[in-house]
Amino acid sequence: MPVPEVERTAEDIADMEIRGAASIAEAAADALEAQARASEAASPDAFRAEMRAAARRLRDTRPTAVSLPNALRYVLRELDGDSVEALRVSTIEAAASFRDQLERAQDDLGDIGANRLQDGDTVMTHCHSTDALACVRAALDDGKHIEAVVKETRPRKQGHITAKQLREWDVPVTVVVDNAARRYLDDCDHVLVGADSIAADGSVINKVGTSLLAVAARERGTPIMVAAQTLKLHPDTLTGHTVEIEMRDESEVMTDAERAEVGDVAVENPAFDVTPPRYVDAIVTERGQFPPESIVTLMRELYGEGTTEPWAET
Ligand code: RI2
Repeated sequence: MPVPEVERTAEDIADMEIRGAASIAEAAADALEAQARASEAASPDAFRAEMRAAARRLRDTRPTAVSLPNALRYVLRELDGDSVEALRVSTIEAAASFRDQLERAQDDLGDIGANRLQDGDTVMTHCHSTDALACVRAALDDGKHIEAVVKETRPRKQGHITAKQLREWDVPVTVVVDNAARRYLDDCDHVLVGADSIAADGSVINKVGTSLLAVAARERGTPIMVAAQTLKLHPDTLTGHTVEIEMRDESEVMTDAERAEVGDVAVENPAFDVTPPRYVDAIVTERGQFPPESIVTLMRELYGEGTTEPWAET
């Protein structure tokens, strides 16, 4: 049985109290650390089994953001030692080094992304991405004036989180409904979004609506920049697997009262969509910026030809 902190983190990820691919990854690593600290396992085998069970519980919360299994793999891979104590220490160290890497990657990515933003530029955002905002933050730190058109991002209106953050940084913000995006693209110099997963062919899996925005941006000639640290590269896609798109509760789209009023309708609520590489100008990572079609080279270098499932029951 995972310790209560793992259970709590798993519930918070599933309920989107903790959300955003990078934050989910960090919370998962923290939860594995909590499991290690609280473990009363009687043997190294029992400790390892507990860690695998905790990782499975966390893995099963949301299916699309690959940062979650990538974080779990990172920590489990570092488990080392012949005693429970040694295993505990190695887990705690692995979680700490994961957190360091995450923070460094986002800072480095921000510096690279900021080079694409000129003084006086306006960006259009979709949903809320800490990787995307790191680029704006770094541009502001370079002394550039940046403005933003922030898409509301139905159904959960996560654009509001972006708007709030940008206002805290004194960035002038205009919030628009999603359907107004094309009207405002002419006023924007970049579309700037994050990613939950990037596939080997350079497809970008991000909050639903990204693909529609990208097609419209291409038609208007506005460049589309995806900010995604390498933790978002989906290694399973190297071997032909596809990325599962999370379907969320229908009530996020229509309340029960609205449905009662409208009548008997089917409601679908996919949380993400896939933007083909031809609509993306650059994927900005902490290792540099890449045309989407060449991201596979970096993916091979970092993840080899595929991955294991170190959380599997043995
Ligand atoms: P960072 C979010 O998904 C959004 O789709 C966002 O673009 C992506 O995660 C990446 O976020 P959700 O968890 O890692 O809100 O850049 O469904 O913060």
